Amino acid sequence: MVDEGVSRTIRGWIKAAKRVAVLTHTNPDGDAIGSSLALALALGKMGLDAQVVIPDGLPDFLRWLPGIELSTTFAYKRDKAIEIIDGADLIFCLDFNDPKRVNGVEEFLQKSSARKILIDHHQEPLKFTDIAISETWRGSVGEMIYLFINEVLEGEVMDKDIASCLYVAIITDTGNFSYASSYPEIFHIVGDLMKYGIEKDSIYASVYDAFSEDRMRLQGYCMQEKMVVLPEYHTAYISLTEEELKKFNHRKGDTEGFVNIPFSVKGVKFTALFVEKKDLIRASFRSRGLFPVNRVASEHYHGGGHINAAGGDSFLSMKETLAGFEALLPGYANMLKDD
Ligand SMILES: [Mn+2]
Repeated sequence: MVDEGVSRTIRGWIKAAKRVAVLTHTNPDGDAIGSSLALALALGKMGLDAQVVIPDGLPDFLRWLPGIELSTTFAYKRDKAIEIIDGADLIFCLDFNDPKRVNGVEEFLQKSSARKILIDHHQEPLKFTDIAISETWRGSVGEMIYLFINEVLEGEVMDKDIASCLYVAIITDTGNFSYASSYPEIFHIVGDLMKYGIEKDSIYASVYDAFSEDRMRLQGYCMQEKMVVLPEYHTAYISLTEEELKKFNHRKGDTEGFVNIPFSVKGVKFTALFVEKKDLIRASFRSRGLFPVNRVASEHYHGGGHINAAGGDSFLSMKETLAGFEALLPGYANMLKDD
């Protein structure tokens, strides 16, 4: 993953370091947390004091991960998180390409004199670390940490706990191998992780069969009452008001993934989710294939993103927002037509 010269430099930095901070992005997902814990566990086995700093809320479905006690959340334990960053002589930045992605931690990251190493797979990383290992074609940072542990770190540190964290990172960033994983190496890596005795079926259940009853019923309500399918535009959308969310005892993260639900309807290639917040309506867009949802987001919703995943905001009422969304579809009809 890196040439021998860079490997040697990194090994030297690790040897010279006493305290290491592993930092990941805000609103962390399975790849962010799984990769960070795996790296911290590996460095810990090499005798380093390695801690993980998360900018904000750890999702419930990741709380069982091995090594979770090595993590500190800046939003809840600010002083301890700052102390970890300030006290580190080496900082790893995992799964983000822009220092803005760590919210309030950015200030402390920027002013730290520690050596910094980025390991990331997002497009167009900014330069804010001394060394950047960027492999944008990879489905997950989990794979990169696997290679980092095996090719850059010294000694046999891989074990069942580390392998379990990496497996979570890989399955969550590839939708359990349904996207971003069409190359042989990822399966070689997973094959090797299996050798450490990871319990793949129970990991799957811990990650995916972990919704609250309220969240599951909210999903059912969305599908039964709120999903609008517009076959002529290969488009479907779901909307939720604050009142509806309240009815289902909504907790942060409950609507995560709802924007993907309509893709299960045959023919749908453009989906939208509109969720009412205090003073605005947050819009999320997804597409399959070449339809550029980032254009929709930037042209109509003060937002942006990538070709297949983007978001923005609406400052109109829900009714006006949905009418506006339906009204803009004819303008994209050419791009949404049958292949
Ligand atoms: Mn990732």
